[in-house]
Amino acid sequence: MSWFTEARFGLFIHWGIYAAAARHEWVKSYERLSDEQYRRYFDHFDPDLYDPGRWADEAVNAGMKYLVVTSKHHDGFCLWDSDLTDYKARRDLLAPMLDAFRERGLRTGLYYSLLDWHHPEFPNDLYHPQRDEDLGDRDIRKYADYMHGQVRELLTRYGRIDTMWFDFSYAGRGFGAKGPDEWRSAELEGMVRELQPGILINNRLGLGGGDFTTPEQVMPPGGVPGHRPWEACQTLNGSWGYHRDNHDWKPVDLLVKMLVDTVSKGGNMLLNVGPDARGEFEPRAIERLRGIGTWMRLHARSIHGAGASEFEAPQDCRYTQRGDRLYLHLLSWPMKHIHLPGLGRRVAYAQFLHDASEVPIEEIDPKEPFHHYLRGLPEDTLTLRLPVTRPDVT
Ligand code: JFZ
Repeated sequence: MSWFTEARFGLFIHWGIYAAAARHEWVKSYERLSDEQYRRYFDHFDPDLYDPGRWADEAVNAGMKYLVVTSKHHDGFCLWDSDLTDYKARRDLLAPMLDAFRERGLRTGLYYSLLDWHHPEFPNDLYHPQRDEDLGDRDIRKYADYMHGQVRELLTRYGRIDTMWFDFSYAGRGFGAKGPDEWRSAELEGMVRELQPGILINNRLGLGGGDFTTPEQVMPPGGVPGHRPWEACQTLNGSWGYHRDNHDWKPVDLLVKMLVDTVSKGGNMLLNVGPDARGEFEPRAIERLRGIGTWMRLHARSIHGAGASEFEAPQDCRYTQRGDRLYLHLLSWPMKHIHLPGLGRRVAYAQFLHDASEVPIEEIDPKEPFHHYLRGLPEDTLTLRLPVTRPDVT
């Protein structure tokens, strides 16, 4: 677990034939496309510009420490050369991606959808593209055998896999809803842990918490109860898969604040890119990753290996803490001064992280000698380092 909480920041990749449709990874379900209608994207998908080393370079530059990639999403299309289906890429796209990220020292994880809108034995349900039709009798046990077999392929052919990101259980949510019984989740989890000892499994098998919790595009206000490891997955523009006409792009400073907010609550952020059907990160995605990278070059030490602080942060601020290093992040500015309650005499000075210059700390309120004050903060300060001494040092 320690690598996971040290890493704090990872790259999510949603990539498959839905990128050729260029309008969301759920397009087959949203538009109730038949296999024949959806086949045009299968036939068309041949990513001629695919170069996963470029993707890995962007991730490293952004300060990301691990990858999670959709080996198979709900549409059933496989990025790897599976023996169990022909519904797969013309060439194995997964192996070169995992190699490229590992060569750069990043950990690797696989997203695998438990749903499969292509498999002939996957029973109809409330999300299926053909939910308005009668798909006849289907045997979920045969589908689950196929699904377990695919997971076995993924965990025996591609070296060490660090996380398994299953998606998702919806038992009780209506017509044909499926959960741990249908997936045979306990059996599946046992196989995963046997094949890859030490692997981390998320909480979407329907068996409870998993090794880490995965709030989606939301920020649990106080973090995840019980200080369990958790990972917030976020999009750049509201869509996981490549969406050509989506214009809801988050600015860099918001993405940085989301990362800071997540780590201040003891979580990881898994930030998604949906590559296009030629195998490229689009310019708007690259611009944001590089913008985050510019900030991370100066501030990575307040993120990697850092986590929630023992101290209560001032309003409009967040604390991240790594050992005796407390980082004060200003989420709105300019602020001309900040009141630092509760630090006692444990803070000797404050240092701007971006240029290592110092700002004087003043004690105020003689009535309450343990309150400090930062004055004269420049317009663009985002993070300060407050070396806190150990409690026994006055
Ligand atoms: C799932 C996928 O459906 C989606 O396409 C994407 O891959 C995302 C990361 O994961 O989305 C979900 C899954 C579960 C819930 C919400 C969205 N849920 O349980 O509320």
